[in-house]
Amino acid sequence: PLVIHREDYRPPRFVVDAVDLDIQLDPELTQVRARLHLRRQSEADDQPLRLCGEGLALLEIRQDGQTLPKDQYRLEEGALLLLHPPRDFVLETLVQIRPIANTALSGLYFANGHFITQCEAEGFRRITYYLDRPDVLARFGVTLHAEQGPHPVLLANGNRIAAGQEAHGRHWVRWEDPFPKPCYLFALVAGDLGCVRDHFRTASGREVALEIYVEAHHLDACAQAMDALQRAMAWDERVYGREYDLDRYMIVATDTFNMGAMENKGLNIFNSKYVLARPETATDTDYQGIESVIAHEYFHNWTGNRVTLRDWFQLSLKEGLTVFRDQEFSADENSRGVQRIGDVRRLRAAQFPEDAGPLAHPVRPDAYIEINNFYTATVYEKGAEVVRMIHTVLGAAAFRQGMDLYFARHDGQAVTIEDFLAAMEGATGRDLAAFRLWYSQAGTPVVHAAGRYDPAQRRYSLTLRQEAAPTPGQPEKRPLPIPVRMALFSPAGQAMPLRGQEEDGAGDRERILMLDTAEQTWIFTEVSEPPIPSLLRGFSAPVRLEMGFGDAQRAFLASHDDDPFNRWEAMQGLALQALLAAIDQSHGAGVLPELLHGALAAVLSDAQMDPAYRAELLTLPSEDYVGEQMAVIDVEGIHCAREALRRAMGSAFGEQWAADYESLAFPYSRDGVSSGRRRLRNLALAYLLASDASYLDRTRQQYRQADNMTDHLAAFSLLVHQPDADVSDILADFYQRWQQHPLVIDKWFAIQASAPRPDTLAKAQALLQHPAFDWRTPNRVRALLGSLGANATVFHAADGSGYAFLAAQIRHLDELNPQIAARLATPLSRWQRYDAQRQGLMRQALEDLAGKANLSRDLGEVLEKSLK
Ligand code: HT7
Ligand code: ZN
Repeated sequence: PLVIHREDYRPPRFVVDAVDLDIQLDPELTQVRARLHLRRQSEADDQPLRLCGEGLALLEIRQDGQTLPKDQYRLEEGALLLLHPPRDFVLETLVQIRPIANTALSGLYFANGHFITQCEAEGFRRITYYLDRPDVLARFGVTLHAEQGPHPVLLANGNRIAAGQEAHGRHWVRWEDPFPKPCYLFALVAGDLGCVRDHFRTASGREVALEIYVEAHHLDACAQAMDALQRAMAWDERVYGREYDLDRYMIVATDTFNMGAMENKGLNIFNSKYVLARPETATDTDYQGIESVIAHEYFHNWTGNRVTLRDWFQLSLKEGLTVFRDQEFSADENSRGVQRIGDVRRLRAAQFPEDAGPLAHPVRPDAYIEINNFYTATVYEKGAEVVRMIHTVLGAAAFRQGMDLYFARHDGQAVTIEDFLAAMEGATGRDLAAFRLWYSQAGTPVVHAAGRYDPAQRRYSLTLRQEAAPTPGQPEKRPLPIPVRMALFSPAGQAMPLRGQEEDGAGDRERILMLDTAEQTWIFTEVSEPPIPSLLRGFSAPVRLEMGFGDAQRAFLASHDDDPFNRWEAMQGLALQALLAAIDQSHGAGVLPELLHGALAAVLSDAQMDPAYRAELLTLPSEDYVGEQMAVIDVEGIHCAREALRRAMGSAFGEQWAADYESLAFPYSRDGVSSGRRRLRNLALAYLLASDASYLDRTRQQYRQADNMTDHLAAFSLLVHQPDADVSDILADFYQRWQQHPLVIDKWFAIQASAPRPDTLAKAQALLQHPAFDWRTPNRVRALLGSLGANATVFHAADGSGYAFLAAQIRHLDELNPQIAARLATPLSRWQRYDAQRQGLMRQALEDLAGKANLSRDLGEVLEKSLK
């Protein structure tokens, strides 16, 4: 397969000044007429022009109005070659495509009666012949024609210029986008959609029409999306001085979409999961997801669209930066501490394992076979952490100056990560040379900390040492610049003033140490008592920190640290140690270690604490996170130990959990305090049920009586995940109640597939035949197969049945939707982390898949790297 290298980047030899599309939409046969104004960049160049095109049937081709003779062009695999193109000309092509047969959901597809496009990364070439690369920016005009009855709404980017009727019950609409853009931001939608309208007045006083298009029966489910959009628009003005630039901002929701959403200029297309919400059908987590994805896509208008990418290796330039912006938005709108904990939890769950496995790659990759495989946790979440570190070291005000310069320099351009860093440096005078390594070096550094107190000198010395394991293609690792935000606590629990050789910030109670060599020592003076260090506060760098701590220090920080993240981290550390000790000694964690008991008791009795934060402190580390800390992941040992610890926590604090459960029952309201209460209350119920089977009745009661999906689903999930209860009545009831709501039925599939029960695999097999299962709907496929791949005890069954099952489904799915097939294969790629028997079985499953005929590029790349 063809490998694309970052180093091979060359500027485009032709530019497209303008594109005019005329599209006759028809599910079976759509015709796309494209007029491209092409201009050669160099006089000296006389090479052929290569336009990308995939799956297109070419019907006509004209150059400056004349049919092009056959000897003037050539069709190749994936391309149209113009052999002798003039310097400046108009190319007109007419192609035919079949949207109804497009199951890959890239390009133009027809699903549930709607035409939808997805052009990022390389879908536009499945619509027409084009220079499909992000550094070719053109002005787009498009006329859409369709049958009016089924497709009364015709949308594309920019401004709606004109519309009219045609023969045979058809109509047309003309759209023009004044902003030059790369074709990956092109979009069209046609269908029978209702619209929720509102507006936003920008800081400079312009009225922007806000329109959310959904199927008519969902018009009552758009309030959260609209509200989040208005808040995001105001936030980007307030925090970054960025205004929206068109007169209209449109969002369309579809049930059939490969990812979360897409930031097409002025016409965002969303997975309906991130638009539709009513209290009866959406959980608090769903509401939160909508807020952050709506904001994320909106923020792309500046970070991604107005300033776009030179090439796909720069993907994190828009994605890492935009994730950072959406995380900060959510932190400002909600609880900053809880937001940070959630962000780090996600980073550790997805990115750390990726960075430690065969698919590890730098935030700015050096090579790819299929770019769709690089929409990863590394590019998104680690990329956001790198931006966050830059924000940390520069400070908010200087970071803003850097952003202002970045926009001023590069508005309307296609640029690189290097341009972003240069703007940050240019605006602040700071040298970020060392930070560039974070973009080019893969792998998660481990930072070892060792402290020593000298009572005679009243000095405390802190030594930090960093190391990183090799990753594919990068055997040697260099030291990275790691900002370590820190404080020292006195034994009485006070943050001490920090004095040392570096007098910068002397006397402050918090400081950022910059570890930028393999090992460094800092001396703190006038330290009157042996301190307890709080390091990496707020998770100031994406590293693993080894503190060399005992439980006493963890317990101390769990009760005294005033950094919300580090207090949570200390609690997690206590619970983690209890779990690892239990696994090590092959006993269930049936007894609560004293220090953990004390720390939990303190949190449980602190009625003043924000309930959402309290819930975070009382939640055990996930099974996956525990596994990440082990040399060889002991799937059953982890599950047993964690279940035993949950039981022990349930019975040790039965009264407090019961009191919380009763006292936190409030009428439903959508605000953050209420959702925090629901979270804590449902956690209490989970602990009660873990330790006392008599709570089954109470759980069933909650399932029946809940007036909102958060409580209803929490109870449903607890019941379905009971190891040996017969819950067939509940499963049938849930399906019966919610069968008209696809997003809720996704939850029905997902919860069954994630049950840690011996019958889950058989259940999943049966669910493949369920009438509601649909191979063409990625949400449904992820709900069943993604959940199964993440269900450790079932997927990693010792006999390999989980591996064989998933591999068989991936094989089938690869024929329909390679992007999703490749993603589903990632759990198999982690084979090195398991015992020899499982390793063999996982490799076998990968090898079987690799032998498949017509393997897609997407899946082929994942398999090849996994088996290396
Ligand atoms: N920028 C968007 C990426 C995206 C995508 C990529 C490949 C295939 C399908 C896709 N749908 C959306 C999403 C984002 O805002 O990050
Ligand atoms: Zn994005």
